[in-house]
Amino acid sequence: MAVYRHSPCKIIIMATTTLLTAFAQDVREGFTAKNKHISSKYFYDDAGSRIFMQIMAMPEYYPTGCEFEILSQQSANILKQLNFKGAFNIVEFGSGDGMKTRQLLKAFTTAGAQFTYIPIDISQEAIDALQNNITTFLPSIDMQPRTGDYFEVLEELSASEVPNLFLFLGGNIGNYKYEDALGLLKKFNAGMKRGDKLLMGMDLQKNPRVVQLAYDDPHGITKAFNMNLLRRINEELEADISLDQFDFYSNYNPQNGEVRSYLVSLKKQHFHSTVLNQTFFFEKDELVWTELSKKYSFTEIESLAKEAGFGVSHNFLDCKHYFADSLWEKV
Ligand code: AVI
Repeated sequence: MAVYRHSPCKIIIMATTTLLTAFAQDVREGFTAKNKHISSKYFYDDAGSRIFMQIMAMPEYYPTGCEFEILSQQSANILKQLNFKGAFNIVEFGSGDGMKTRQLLKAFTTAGAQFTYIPIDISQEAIDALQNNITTFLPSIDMQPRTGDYFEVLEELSASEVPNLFLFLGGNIGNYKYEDALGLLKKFNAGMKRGDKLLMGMDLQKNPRVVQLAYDDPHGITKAFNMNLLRRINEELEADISLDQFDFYSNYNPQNGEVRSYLVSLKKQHFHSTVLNQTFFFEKDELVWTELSKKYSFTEIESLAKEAGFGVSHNFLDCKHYFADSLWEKV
């Protein structure tokens, strides 16, 4: 049995059976499909997460500032709308660096709410950074971070007596295709008790030029975010992609509210991956679909909530009405 080390942390064992990472399998499937595609979840390795921080700091990328405004200015109102009597849990899925959540936690603390904050993330590094951030600014908070799978933690929490507020912020739901978004929300719903609430960041439909500029920025940062996928393939799958032979294209369709982003092959070309032991072929101008970023209408928010077993209690909006933190109740 031969053992190949292709990155510091991942080992592929070549034997009668070959173990491949999910990334390797998805590249194999997506880059041989008739319409090539790869999931945007693979944007977020360490380098990609750093680029995403740069995106969030761009003036063109409005969602971060809008959600920050909502949570800094309307959290007291959000607390009122929850209408929880006594202590409750705040459970956050995919908590990030906590900058925005901090605003909500601060307002809840100031209002005298009694809660335990339970952030869940698959990355221990992310949880450590968040814990540092929160305990520095809000040292009195009862924080019980968890590393691991959302749904395992959900199962534990559904047994608890106190009501739960679940947070799924940042507009991440928009990165799921409709069926996947519905599937995820139904799974959240199944792990919730009647009366538990979900506060979800949802980007809204608006003037198409505003959306287009946020995803096709003049600084080339969103392009770098997408190109990072190719760099990852080169590094982790030992491939020989010439990055300068690919471009980035992003397009907002205001009729269905979808931003779709792509990598574009600038010539007829191929690359080889040693890890996959496979060559991948591209025509000139062939696309690889990398990301969906859905913008919602209020009607779509209502019907998505209903189909997933929730009722919409309230939509909290920023002053430009670009973004919503939508409060849903399990019915
Ligand atoms: C993480 N997610 C909500 C971002 C979005 O707006 O879809 C990811 C992103 N892609 C390009 N810019 C930002």
